[in-house]
Amino acid sequence: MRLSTLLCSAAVLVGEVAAHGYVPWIRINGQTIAGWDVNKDPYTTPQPLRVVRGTKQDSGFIADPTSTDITCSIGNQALPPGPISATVAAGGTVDVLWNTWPLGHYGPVLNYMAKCPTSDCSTYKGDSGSPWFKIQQSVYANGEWASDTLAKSNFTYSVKIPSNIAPGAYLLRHENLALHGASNQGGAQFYPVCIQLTVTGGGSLNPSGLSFPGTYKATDPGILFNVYQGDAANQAYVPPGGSVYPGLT
Ligand SMILES: *[C@@H]1O[C@H](CO)[C@@H](O)[C@H](O)[C@H]1NC(C)=O
Ligand SMILES: [Cu+2]
Repeated sequence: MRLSTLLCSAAVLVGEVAAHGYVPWIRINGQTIAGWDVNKDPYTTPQPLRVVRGTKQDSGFIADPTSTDITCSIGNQALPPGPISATVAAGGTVDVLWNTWPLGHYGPVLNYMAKCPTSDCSTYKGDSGSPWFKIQQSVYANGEWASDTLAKSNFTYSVKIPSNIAPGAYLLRHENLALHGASNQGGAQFYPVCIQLTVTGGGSLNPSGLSFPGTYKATDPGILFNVYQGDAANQAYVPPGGSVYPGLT
C-alpha cells in the first residue's frame, strides 16, 4: 500500500523492515486454523470462509481511530464475513499467529471481545453501541514494548479467553498499536484483527461498555505519545481503552 510505504519510511531509516503483518493463522489447543491471508484469500474463487475476518487487499494500518475501519480492520465493514467460527472453551487460549511483525513498531497489544447478538457473528459488524470489553493487554515490560516481544516470539501472541463470560458467539478484536510515529497527532498506527469465536462453557458474565469506533480519540494519552522519552516514561504509558474489564477470571 503506497500510503503505508510512505508513512513508514521513518521506520526504514532506523533500519526496520517496512512490511506489516496480518494474521494468516490462529491456533487453539495445538490445532492450527486458517486465518486471512491477504495475499491469497482475496484472489481465490470461491472466496474461502475464514475465522479471521477479511481485510482489504493489503496489510496497511489505520491512522484515524474514529474511522469505521477501527472496528475490525481496513474495509472490514464492506467485506462479507463468513458464517464460520473457531470453537474455544472459556478459560482457554487463542494463539494469534501473525505472518510477520516489524521490530521497532513500538506499542501495546490490546485485546477486546464483543458478544454477537445472534449465535453466529457473520452478519455482526460490532460498530454500533458499546458491545466491546477489554480482556487482556500487554504494554511495556523489562524495557521492551509488547510489539517487539510479539515479533521476537515467532510473531505469536496468546490471548486467554476469560473463564467466566457467558458462552456464545463472540468477536475477538486483537490489535497491534504502533506508536513509533505517535508523538504527532495522527501518527499512531492501528492494526486491529477480528476473529470469530464460539465460546463454550464459561459462566454468566456479559461484559460490555466500549465502542469501536468511539472509545479511541486521536488525542488520548495512549495514542498521542512519544515512545522515545525513555524507560520511565514508557513504564508510565497508559494504553487507550482503559483497564481490563473488572471481574474477569
Ligand atoms: C513459527 O510460526 C510458524 C507459523 O505459525 C510455524 O510454522 C513454525 O513452526 C513456528 N516456529 C517455531 C519455532 O515455533
Ligand atoms: Cu509500518
